[in-house]
Amino acid sequence: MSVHPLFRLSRGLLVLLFCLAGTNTALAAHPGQAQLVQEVVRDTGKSPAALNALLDGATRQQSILDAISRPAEAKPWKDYRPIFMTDARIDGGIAFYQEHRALLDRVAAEYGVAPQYVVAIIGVETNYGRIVGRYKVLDALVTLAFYYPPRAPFFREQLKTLLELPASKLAGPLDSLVGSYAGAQGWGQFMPSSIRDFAVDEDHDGRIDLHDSADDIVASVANYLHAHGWERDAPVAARAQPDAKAQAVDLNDLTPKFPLEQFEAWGYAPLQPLDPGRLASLQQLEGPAGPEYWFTFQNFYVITRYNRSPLYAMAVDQLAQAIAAGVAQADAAR
Ligand SMILES: [Ca+2]
Repeated sequence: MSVHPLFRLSRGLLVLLFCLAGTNTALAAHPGQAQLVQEVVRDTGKSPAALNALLDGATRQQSILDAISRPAEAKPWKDYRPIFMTDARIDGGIAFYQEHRALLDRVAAEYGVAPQYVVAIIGVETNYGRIVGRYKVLDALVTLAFYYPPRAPFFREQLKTLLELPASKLAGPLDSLVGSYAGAQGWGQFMPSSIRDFAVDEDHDGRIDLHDSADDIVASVANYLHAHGWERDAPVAARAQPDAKAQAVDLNDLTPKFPLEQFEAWGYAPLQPLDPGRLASLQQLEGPAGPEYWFTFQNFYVITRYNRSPLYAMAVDQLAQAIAAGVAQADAAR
């Protein structure tokens, strides 16, 4: 049976339409892509075709939208703390400290941040580089910038920054980068704006590599803390004891606003000797045996610039102290 010419024509049309639809995935870009590309081109002079090719190659990932909706910080302290204060995480930190001691000491002298805090942040972020994330950074930032309205402005800015970063600040080509579901990269999980502003080429090889250069990784974390106001040799947090007449005070403010002596007048005393003039704020955490009260200081606030959660900063402080104690113990046993 011969095929009617009209049918043949329509089949040809279908093929043509199908081809157009194929091309069209490039034209029907992510919502907001054209505007973003325009801004990056304006700010950097980069090629729009190259930028569009990068963004067209990135896909919206439902798993990223699912992950950002259930952060670990939503847990109470009594459930959050055991995630990080494990023997394995402490021992991993001791081993990292011992392996990189010369580098950590040099960086501590340069940036004024005690080594155990740099190690603890890398430990909490990625278990010392073991879990750096397996999402393509472009997929993560495209998904959150274009398909996650609650935080779209933040992630759009991060995506724009990523597209504008010079190659010397990245571990490889843009479409090869991997990281967390939020688009954070490397052992210290730096967002693009943090790479731009705080990452350091500590080994002076002309590029910043937060995946493979221990020097760059350690110095970048220390520089981040230093740049946000870290105080050399100052405490991070101290347990507080409310007395029977303790007044209700403004809890859980991250910025230290009142001197310790003021808190003492309100009925909250530190359990260790501290400068009564030191500015503090007071956190109430849900511990395994009921409420825990903690004075937190400037350096605690600085750690919350890394991650806004007070639970995160508390975990970093306690892990840092456990690592420092373990290293000191090993030194003493030699
Ligand atoms: Ca480098």
